[in-house]
Amino acid sequence: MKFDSGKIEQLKNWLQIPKQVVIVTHPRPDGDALGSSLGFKMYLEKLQHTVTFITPTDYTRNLSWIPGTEHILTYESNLGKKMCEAKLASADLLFCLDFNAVSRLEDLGVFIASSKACKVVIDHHQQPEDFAELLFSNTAYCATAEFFSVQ
Ligand SMILES: [Mn+2]
Repeated sequence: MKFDSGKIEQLKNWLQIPKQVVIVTHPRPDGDALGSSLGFKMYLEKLQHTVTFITPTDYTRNLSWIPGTEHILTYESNLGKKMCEAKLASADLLFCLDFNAVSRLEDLGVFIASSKACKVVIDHHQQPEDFAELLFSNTAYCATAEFFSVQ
């Protein structure tokens, strides 16, 4: 599938100079949530962006083999909340991967909805909410990770 070239150009434009980037995924993150987010984080870091990956709740230890899991910030704890909220407050760009609605993120979703960062959703769930400046959504994909294997 080809994405809207205007959207791709907009995203390329935003990524042209190093930025403070936050990637957020859904609670109880599964292999797709972690794999797509951590893979994308590595790519963005190669482009010299500073990237923080936030999960609303912790992941299960059977997924700890995925490279980069040791750097995940989890929103659940009091300390985690403070750190995540600070990162979100200073973010220029916010990527929402593998979820379609901020309400799925409860407290964290409120922060995301009110964040001044440019928001980009990359997701494969049905009926995505309209809360981002850029939406890449395709329900034909089995996984969010599939977005990064095409083009
Ligand atoms: Mn998924």
